[in-house]
Amino acid sequence: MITRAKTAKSSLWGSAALVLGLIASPAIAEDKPATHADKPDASYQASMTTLGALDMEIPGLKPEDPILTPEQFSEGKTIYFERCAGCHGVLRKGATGKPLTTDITRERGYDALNAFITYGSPAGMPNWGSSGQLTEAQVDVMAKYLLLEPPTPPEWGMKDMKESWKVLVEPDKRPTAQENDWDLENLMSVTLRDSGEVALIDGNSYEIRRIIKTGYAVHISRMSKSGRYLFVIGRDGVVNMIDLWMKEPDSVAVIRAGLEARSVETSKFEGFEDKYAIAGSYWPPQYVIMDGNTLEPLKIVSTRGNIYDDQEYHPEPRVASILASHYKPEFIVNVKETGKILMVDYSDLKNLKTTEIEAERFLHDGGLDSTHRYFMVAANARNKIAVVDTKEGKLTAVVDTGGATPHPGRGANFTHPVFGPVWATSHLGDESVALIGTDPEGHPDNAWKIVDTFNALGGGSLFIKTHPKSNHVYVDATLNPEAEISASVAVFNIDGMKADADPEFKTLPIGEWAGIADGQPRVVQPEFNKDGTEVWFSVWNAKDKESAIVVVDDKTLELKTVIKDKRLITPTGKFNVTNTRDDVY
Ligand code: DHE
Repeated sequence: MITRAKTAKSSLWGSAALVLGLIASPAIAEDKPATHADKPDASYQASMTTLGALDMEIPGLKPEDPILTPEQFSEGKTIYFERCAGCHGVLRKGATGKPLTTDITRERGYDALNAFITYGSPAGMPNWGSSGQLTEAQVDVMAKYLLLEPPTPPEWGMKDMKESWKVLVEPDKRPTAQENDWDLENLMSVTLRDSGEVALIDGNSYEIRRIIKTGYAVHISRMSKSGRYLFVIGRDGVVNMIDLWMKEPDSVAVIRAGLEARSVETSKFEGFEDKYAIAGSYWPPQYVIMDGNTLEPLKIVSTRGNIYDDQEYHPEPRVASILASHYKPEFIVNVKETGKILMVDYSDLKNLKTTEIEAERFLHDGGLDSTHRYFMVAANARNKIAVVDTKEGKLTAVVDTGGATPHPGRGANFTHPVFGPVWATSHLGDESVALIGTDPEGHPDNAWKIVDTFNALGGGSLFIKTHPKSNHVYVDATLNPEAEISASVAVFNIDGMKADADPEFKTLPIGEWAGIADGQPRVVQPEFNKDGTEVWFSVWNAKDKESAIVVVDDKTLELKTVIKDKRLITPTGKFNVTNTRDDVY
């Protein structure tokens, strides 16, 4: 099935949109009405669910404040953190959305707030009431809640971290050599999002070897440089360190590194392999460097500070992606709201040196180029990719992708027949794929420019992937409102790419191949096996419905196998040990 890439760009979001943070069950999102006016950035905001679950006191009331019972206040707080904080900020001081501090909300008054929450706005505020997502009573609670001072979630410092930290198996009680006969290099760690677990699946036999309990709404896995320790982080900030050498691999240490978190990474520079781990938090806005053998928290650094351009203070800049440099003993820490990329030198934690790079606001996800020297990260709400030279510790470029809301995951590196080495991103807000030249030596005219843009299946893409041994680039469309598109994947042939014509793509009906009768599963995140001969796709259904993993032969683009098991609850990210450890993508 060959589809000609469309040349006219259409906006996905005019007709329907999804609030990704609410996708605890993907099917929920289908209920949004066609009149919804979300823009792409509004549709891709974090849900601070674990903050919403914390007890917080009603801040000191003023005589004119509306009365909310403790139960109503608690409901308002939960709704606010789950649905509003991603845009308006934990402290309501604004992020991609407008500030909602009491000087503003009281000026507007109850009736205006109620109408705003009910009907939304063309600027991107969802129509929570008229779409039926909040009841009239809940809108009433929210309008009143916004008239009160915002409650502040607690900090999470060294004492809290230490209390949450457990070494389950001391280093000297761990194996001295691999005790199982697993092919660890081709193991896949699969996020089981809504069950708070990871599945360890053998990449050769497709057998689920083990399911391991992790943090709440588990998010990503990262590998230690030796390939022995797997680090998994949940949205509640819980980091599990799993020893793959044990006869039955299991957690050997655990810590709660923050109250709301998304990223974890380990030190990879020569001489520091497996020495440190790092976790970044959305709340409190900070990162913590931990011992890579035990997860003992060693150094907590706040990311509160000034925004790179207007230099105004931001009270809650979230830590988004974190990568380990291959060129220096540094972690690359991306701070969302201040738009700063921090190169944190971990060679001397007592005298911590950090290079602070001014990039662009709303940094989110990214990866390295094929040489591992340059780091490319999406400032997604600004439609830009910032490029950092990790060897020199300098900003190389900020590139406008020409598309809406780039979302690369780690991106895709390949050699274009005409333009030479490129790194690619797809987009959440439209169907475009943008290629950026990454070879300043061999192809200086193309370096750090968009050398080509073409269209894939549709908007709502989250991940794009290839492998050095593959001749294909795969682009998902997970959040596309059309069921058929969100269950399919576009595949481009690299050899066939030209300078003057959009490449054609083949559509793989992954969802159909999974043969799931019930629900509306979405296909998400292509990931290669170690050899680059197979691509794995998650077929992500609601929590109470059947999901699957579909494995495709990369040469023939034919179905190889479907992994189904009742334990595979909401599979999303898949992390091949070798590809994750070595940054192969
Ligand atoms: Fe992710 C990576 C944040 C929702 C699957 N996600 C990332 C990274 C960040 C991030 C900052 C980069 C981590 C790194 O490299 O260090 N994700 C967020 C959010 O804030 C957001 C939008 C909403 C939220 O409330 O969490 C969000 N993410 C999702 C999902 O709903 C996804 C699709 C399913 C799931 O399991 O949660 C999802 N995110 C992923 C995956 C990666 C990721 C699979 C890693 C991609 C890779 O190839 O490395």
